[in-house]
Amino acid sequence: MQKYPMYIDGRFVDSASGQWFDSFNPYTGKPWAQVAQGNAEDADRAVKAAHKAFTTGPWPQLTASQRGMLLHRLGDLVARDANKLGELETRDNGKLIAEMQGQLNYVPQWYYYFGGLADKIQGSVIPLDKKGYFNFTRHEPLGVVVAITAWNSPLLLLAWKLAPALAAGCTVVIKPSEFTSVSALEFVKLVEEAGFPPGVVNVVTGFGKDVGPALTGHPLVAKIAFTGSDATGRAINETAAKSFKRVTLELGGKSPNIVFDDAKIDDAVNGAVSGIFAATGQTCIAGSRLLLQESIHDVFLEKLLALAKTARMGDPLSKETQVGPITNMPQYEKVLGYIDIAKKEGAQLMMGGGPATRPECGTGWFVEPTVFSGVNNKMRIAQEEVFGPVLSVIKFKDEEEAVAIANDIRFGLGAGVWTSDIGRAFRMSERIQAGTVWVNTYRAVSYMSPFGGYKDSGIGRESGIDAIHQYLQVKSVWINTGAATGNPFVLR
Ligand code: TXE
Repeated sequence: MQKYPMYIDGRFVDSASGQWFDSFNPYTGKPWAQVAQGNAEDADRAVKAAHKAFTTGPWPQLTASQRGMLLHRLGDLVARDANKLGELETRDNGKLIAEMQGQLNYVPQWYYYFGGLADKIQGSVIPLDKKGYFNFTRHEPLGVVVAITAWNSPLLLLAWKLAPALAAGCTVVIKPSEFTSVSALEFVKLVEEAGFPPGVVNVVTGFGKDVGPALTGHPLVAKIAFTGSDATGRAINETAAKSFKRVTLELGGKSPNIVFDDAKIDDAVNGAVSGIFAATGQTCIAGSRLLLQESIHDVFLEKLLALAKTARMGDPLSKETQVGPITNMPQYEKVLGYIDIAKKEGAQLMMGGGPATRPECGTGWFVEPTVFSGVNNKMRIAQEEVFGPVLSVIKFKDEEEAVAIANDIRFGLGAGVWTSDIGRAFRMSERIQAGTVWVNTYRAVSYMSPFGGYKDSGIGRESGIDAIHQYLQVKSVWINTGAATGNPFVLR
């Protein structure tokens, strides 16, 4: 089995403990690689390397345009190796090769976009209300950023953090998920090849409990950018608060996908199926609550079940496969646990409802695409994130009730609205409490468009121009051009 050491200060190194842990292929349920098992000592080494790179050496001497060129080069290298990186991710997280290679082909855009933005961040000259002073602002990098990512889209989620952080002039310690560390360790070779100085980008691998708090509580860390569960996000936010570290948190959701009776039904059926069964439901924006207007409920459900039942399960490396395995054993058990909860809560099982035992699923961690109807929005299956191929169907009467149900939840990441009425599309987009609302589409993202959550779905936004400001702080500079330095006891 190939061994993957971590990457600190421009060198691939073993962990301080010398220990390794297994990375599993979810399609076989067997280990396929070994990754260095870091601890607090490794976290400390990496943060100190990132801090040294931030304060001394070549990185702070580079102009913003030079940083932008490095990011461009990195984007080109990711584009060159997209197929290889996508395949590694599929081996590690079991998501479809078509999905992962599609993502990797798109990832370079984040490096190009933020590379282009690097030298367009300008302060301003303030036309002061006071004579004899010149006042201007500078946007300065925060410092060392810890980027903690989840297993569902490892290098995509990383690009959302790394590209703006580097464009801003920060340095970074990456902590990939323990379930999918390999692609970050391959990716960082491209960072080196692009010519980033040592220490600017570091990767510490290991279990969240071993290295997470050592990174997020480290006094030399200025900011934490995180994608993961709301429970871990809350813990990180508490730790960060103790030393006033900045945070960007993306914490998943329980997104409503709302279909009105004036929608183009076949499009909406495709949107509902892609909302929950694409990526085997392991996506923060999964449309896991399907809200159907009662007049179309039965016919819509019939069409949805007919389509979902054709989904081909199997080897995620095969281009034919449409639904792959669950990424890891704890998540597999969690998904099955929620299916049991839904059954006990009285939701009506329409299809699936357990492990997939089809021969093409082999020894992997597969769950049958599952649909529950008759779900009440108060049930746990409607309120809690499952992060798997489990759909809850909820009936509503009219627009008012759709809005009430959509918003009656502590999450607010995404929402879908399917309607042919343009006025309703605008009204719904205004009233739904979510960071993203899709109208007559679902699960679209772009490097240009801000992404993030309302309510418990997170803090801050990734992608889009403003994302770079989440890695900068503003300084106001006052120059005395002739004002008298008078009475020292009054405010000037
Ligand atoms: O998440 P964790 P897990 C949700 C989804 C899933 C659940 C659990 O509901 O079932 O989270 O998944 C690191 N300090 N999402 O266990 O624990 C950890 O090593 C610092 C939604 O994977 O949040 C990993 O790198 N870091 C989500 C990262 O946090 C810590 C995508 C995420 O792990 C840490 C994935 C600590 N104390 C799961 N503990 C989304 N928003 O899309 C762990 N980590």
